[in-house]
Amino acid sequence: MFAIFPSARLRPSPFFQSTVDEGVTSFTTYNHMLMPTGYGKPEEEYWRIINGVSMWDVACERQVQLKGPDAALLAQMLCPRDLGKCKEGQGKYVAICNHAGTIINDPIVLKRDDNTWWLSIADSNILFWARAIAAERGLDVAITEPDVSPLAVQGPKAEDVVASIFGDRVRTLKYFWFLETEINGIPVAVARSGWSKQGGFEIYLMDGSRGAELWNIVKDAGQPFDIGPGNPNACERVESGLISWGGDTDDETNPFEIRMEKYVDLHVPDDTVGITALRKIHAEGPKRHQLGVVLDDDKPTIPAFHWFDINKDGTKIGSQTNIIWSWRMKKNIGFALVSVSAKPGDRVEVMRDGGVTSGVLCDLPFIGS
Ligand code: THG
Repeated sequence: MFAIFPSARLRPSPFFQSTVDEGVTSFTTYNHMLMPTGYGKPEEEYWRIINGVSMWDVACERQVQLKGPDAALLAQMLCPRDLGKCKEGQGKYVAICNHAGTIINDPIVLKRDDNTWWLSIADSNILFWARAIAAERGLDVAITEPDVSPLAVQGPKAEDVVASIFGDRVRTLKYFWFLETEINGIPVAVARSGWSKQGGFEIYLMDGSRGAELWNIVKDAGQPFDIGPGNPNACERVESGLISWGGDTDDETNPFEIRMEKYVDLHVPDDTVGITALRKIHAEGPKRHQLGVVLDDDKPTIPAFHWFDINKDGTKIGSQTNIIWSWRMKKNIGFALVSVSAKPGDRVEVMRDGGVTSGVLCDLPFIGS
């Protein structure tokens, strides 16, 4: 159709050449990088994540590093979740909010030591945001984007693959915890995490010149388990209820609307950006909430480029923020960001391009817990 080429501004991933060699067929952009979105066999790639093991170039999940005497202070100012008890080697999922309590990124925070923190970010510029907050508040902290690039290994057989490379110690890692180590002299951090609910790890490469080597180490270790290339999978993540910031959120979305209340601690210090607004929103009660919608048609959908209006009894109650054919449910499904008056079980009409489709609201996730 058309081509997009890597450039200094559209920065190549350390795994870029490996993904080309694997036969990547499509990319999206994320944090000014190219992220693979497929290798030409979508259904095969999906079932590999559900039943086997898949490896993904997610180098675009960049790290914003906070380093210095005020790093912990800044991390807490940026994140409305209590990081006070966060241990070295621990990670936590957080909702970074602006002063209005609107979510502007949903990174994993990784504490390397008291003075060194990473925010493993979604697709928005937290480097600029963190620098602005630190400067305004006169903090002693260096904020950089270090040479760190995650490679995800996801699926029920991921643990066996990663343990065969790094040893059985990775089997005892708790969710979002990580250890720093090396393989063949390549510095890495190995975390139990990843944007699927099928289990898995992320190997954070800490030397971008060695991407192809790390790719091949994982690929070779995965051979006995029939590993193959994949990517953050649109179908699996919708079935599992995982949020895509910027896809499922708009310029007014707060964490309470999108099932992130358990990651918000209202008692964090008053100088945490957005906490005053979040306390107010919480006290008044959010206006919208996130449910699932299962459409009545049974023909696999085409991708959507925008949100669809959701109507109930002829009146708009919110939007469908994504749509995907579920290979496990054999239905078109998606997330619904709708008025809190809308409830699971309600019948709705989705205003799709080229027609209206009826459906029913449900709790998330569609599959799993
Ligand atoms: N890995 C890394 N960085 C990332 C992502 C990642 N940055 C961007 C994006 N993904 C961050 N977003 C998410 C969203 C959800 C989860 C992880 C990252 C996730 N959520 C689980 C859930 O919602 O059920 C578990 C959360 C919990 O229990 O704490 O895993 O994938 N490096």
